[in-house]
Amino acid sequence: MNPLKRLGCRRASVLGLLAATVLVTPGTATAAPDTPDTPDTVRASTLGAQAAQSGRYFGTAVAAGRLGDGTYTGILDREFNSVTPENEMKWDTTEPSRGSFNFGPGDQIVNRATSHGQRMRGHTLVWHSQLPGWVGSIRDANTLRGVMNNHITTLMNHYKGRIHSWDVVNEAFADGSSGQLRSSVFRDVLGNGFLEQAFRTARTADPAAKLCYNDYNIEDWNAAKTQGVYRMVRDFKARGVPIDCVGLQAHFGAGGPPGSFQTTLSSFAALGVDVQITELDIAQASPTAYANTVRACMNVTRCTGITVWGIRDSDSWRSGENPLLFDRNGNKKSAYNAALTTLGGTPATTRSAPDAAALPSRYSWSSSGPLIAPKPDSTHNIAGIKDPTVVQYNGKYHVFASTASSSGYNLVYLSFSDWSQAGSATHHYLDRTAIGSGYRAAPQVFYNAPQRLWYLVYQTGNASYSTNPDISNPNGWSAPRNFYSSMPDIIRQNIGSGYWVDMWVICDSANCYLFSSDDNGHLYRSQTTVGQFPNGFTNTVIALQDSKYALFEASNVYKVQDSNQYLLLVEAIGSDGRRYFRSWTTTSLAGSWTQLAASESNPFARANNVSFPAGSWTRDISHGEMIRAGYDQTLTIPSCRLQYLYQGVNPNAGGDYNLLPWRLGLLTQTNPTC
Ligand code: 9MR
Repeated sequence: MNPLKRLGCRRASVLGLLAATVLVTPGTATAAPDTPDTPDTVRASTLGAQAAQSGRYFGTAVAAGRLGDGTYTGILDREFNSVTPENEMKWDTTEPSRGSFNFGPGDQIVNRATSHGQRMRGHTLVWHSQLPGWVGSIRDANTLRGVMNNHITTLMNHYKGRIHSWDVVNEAFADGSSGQLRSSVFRDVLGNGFLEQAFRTARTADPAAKLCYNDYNIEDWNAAKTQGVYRMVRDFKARGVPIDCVGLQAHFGAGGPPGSFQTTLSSFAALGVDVQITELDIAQASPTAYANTVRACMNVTRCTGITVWGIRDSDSWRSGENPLLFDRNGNKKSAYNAALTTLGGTPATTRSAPDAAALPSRYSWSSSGPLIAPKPDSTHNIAGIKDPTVVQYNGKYHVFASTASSSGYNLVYLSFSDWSQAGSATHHYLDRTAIGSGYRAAPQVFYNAPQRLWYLVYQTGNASYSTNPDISNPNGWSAPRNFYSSMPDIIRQNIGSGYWVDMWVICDSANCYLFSSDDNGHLYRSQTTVGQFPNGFTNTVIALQDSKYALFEASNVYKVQDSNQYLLLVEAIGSDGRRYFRSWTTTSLAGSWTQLAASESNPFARANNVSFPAGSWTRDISHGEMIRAGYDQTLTIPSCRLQYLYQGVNPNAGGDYNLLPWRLGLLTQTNPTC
């Protein structure tokens, strides 16, 4: 029988079945001998990762001009999972003259944050300060209203889907005892109604973004200014004017927050809005003052995140007061430890080395949009690109993937230096090389260092491989050879009506192991020595078993860098019919596996722990590969800030499984523990 046809029919029927049937939930599946031995939460050693454990973010203001400073970006990427542009989205930068928009500096920050899995706050759309003179001199209400609405709409459209919260209006209230709006061109020309107008325009422009009112000196519940803002939010909520959050800037003196700060947060929250601490800095940065601020937020469920207004003291607009968490050399200050501890984390210096390298037991991810799509040509009518394997080598990503079409599966190769170029990379179809046409699918690439040779492992009905001295030369691959003379007996005895798929090789210092799946709840493992590889695979055993859909296919096995851990990922089909990944760890490749994040409610990667800032384009998180720390046969991955290249598909697509429009996207871990 033609394996291409069998594969196509089988998968189509699985999907059909899923549409009509409630499946066994992996969480309740039997036959998994492993019980979790890791706690539900880990104490993280960075601000963002620890805040994420309670569903919050910990962010910072970022200045585009500092992004070339490695110390700055090192701290930024290690510690923070939300970013606010310090000045780059303000009106004087974004629309310096009427109708002429400049998104360059803002885009630089947004693109960088997105590619590092950091969320964005937008700051700010309507503000009396940093306002170009041409706006400030408008005296006609209709003109100013049109200008304001156009500014809001143009910025929000430009950044649509990439900003979690926008400061729609900033600092509109007066200091002092009035509790009224301050004088500004907006209030003076448009009247008090300009705020309502701005929020309504903003909701229309990007209905998915949270709309915030942001101000300073509104942290003290007893202040007239706080009460003025409170009355406005209460009025907005009563009349259905759209508002989702209040940003309290929290530029504090040396004493830190006022005693009533938590009352203020909870009082706003009780109106039905989120609260966020948006620009935190404290003169002299006393640890107690920072701890008190963070604690107030942690004590209020709807306090969803904290942003500090800069990274190092030398980056601060108040640099003379040393108000931030890092000194000018980038060292953590005692205020940093106080903030982290109050979030529930543990400063890194007190963690032992094995703990520091161990993988967390919960994961959250941010996904890119589709980065790689098929590029059909006159002889390749490709519908989907699937099953990617990827290594970084010589400054480039090298990606191999399955191509799916009505005539079955084959392989494609592409390379690029940056994910932003992935979509424009040339697709080299490997059926034109010695690998040949016919059923070839689910590739895995690695460099066999002892042999100085690249290997491409793939399925052909058997477990096959090709070799190449130069990964960048698609024509250098040898014709397929098989690892086994025929299907090992134990697989034949257990495969049932499944299929033998997704071969995967990993070596430790002595042995190489070949893992494979049978779409029938079994993960198999064979073994040979590093010296004998690629020959001599014997001792095939069942390495792990579960019910069919709970342990389906697409396994990956990796060595975790600087630890004695190995990580196993296996794709499952969930109760919703969608693909997702479960995970296990072990300290020995020939040993038994212990569950890590392995259920639908605590998955390794599933639609319910992935955010899609660029739009929710898939519900399946399916067959793919980790971005490795190296490229050799040990398949070593970093221990934190993981990235995973996966296949996803438009959830509304249906029909023939082989013709589904699979695309490749990149997950970035948003709760790293490093
Ligand atoms: O930190 C910002 C600084 O670089 C600018 O020179 C200044 C100009 O007004 O704005 C600072 O940020 C402000 C923020 O946008 C709104 N709240 C007060 C912040 C500190 O002034």
